[in-house]
Amino acid sequence: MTITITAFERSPDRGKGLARDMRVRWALEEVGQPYEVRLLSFKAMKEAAHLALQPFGQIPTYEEGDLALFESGAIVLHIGERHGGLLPDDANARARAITWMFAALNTVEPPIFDRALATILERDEPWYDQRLRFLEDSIRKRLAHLSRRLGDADWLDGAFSAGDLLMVSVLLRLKGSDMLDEHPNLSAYVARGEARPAYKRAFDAQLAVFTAASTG
Ligand code: GTB
Repeated sequence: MTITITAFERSPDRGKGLARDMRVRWALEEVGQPYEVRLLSFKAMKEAAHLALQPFGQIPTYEEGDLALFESGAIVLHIGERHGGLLPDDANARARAITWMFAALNTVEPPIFDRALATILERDEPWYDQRLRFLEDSIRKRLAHLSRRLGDADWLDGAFSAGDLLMVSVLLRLKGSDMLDEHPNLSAYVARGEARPAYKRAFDAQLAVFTAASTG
């Protein structure tokens, strides 16, 4: 059955791979599933047809036969459960990998994403510097704990899993920042994720969308 996901017609990140369709593309590449992409304008994302798939009018979504999903984490979990390569077979190891998926999305991503939003939307507010300091402190606390847990391991819990896929996806937004560079093991972890052939295929595919939109 054909898998169709949705993505920005023209991503505001200009093809840097930071929009959340990237993690879904990466997961599909890891498990070797072909997929199609329906590109959406910001206007189309808020229209009834898309709202029926994604109640908040966002990307990404996932359709396969009569199954329609939204939320990038739920989509990656579904892909990991349906296909081999992203979740361990051992039940306890699988539960731990899923725990890391939640940790990436619920514990590590929020201050990182809020900081990114603040730098775009709140820059002119009188309290901007204070807010930025607070968010950067929060990020630094999370990274310090994550770095300590990762230690000198390649991945968070044994073999590469959907937990690593989401954690690397979340940390990529900090690439090149002091906050990430303060932890060489985390920078190396992100680089290991980016070096995976599946990541590269996914990255190139989303970049091709931006390039086509800019030249077309
Ligand atoms: N929790 C949902 C999920 O994980 O699927 C969140 C989905 C979400 O935030 N989607 C964003 C969206 O559709 C795109 S990814 N936004 C449009 C809207 O809400 O109207 C977030 C994002 C946007 C832009 C950049 N960027 O430019 O760097 C990066 C990430």
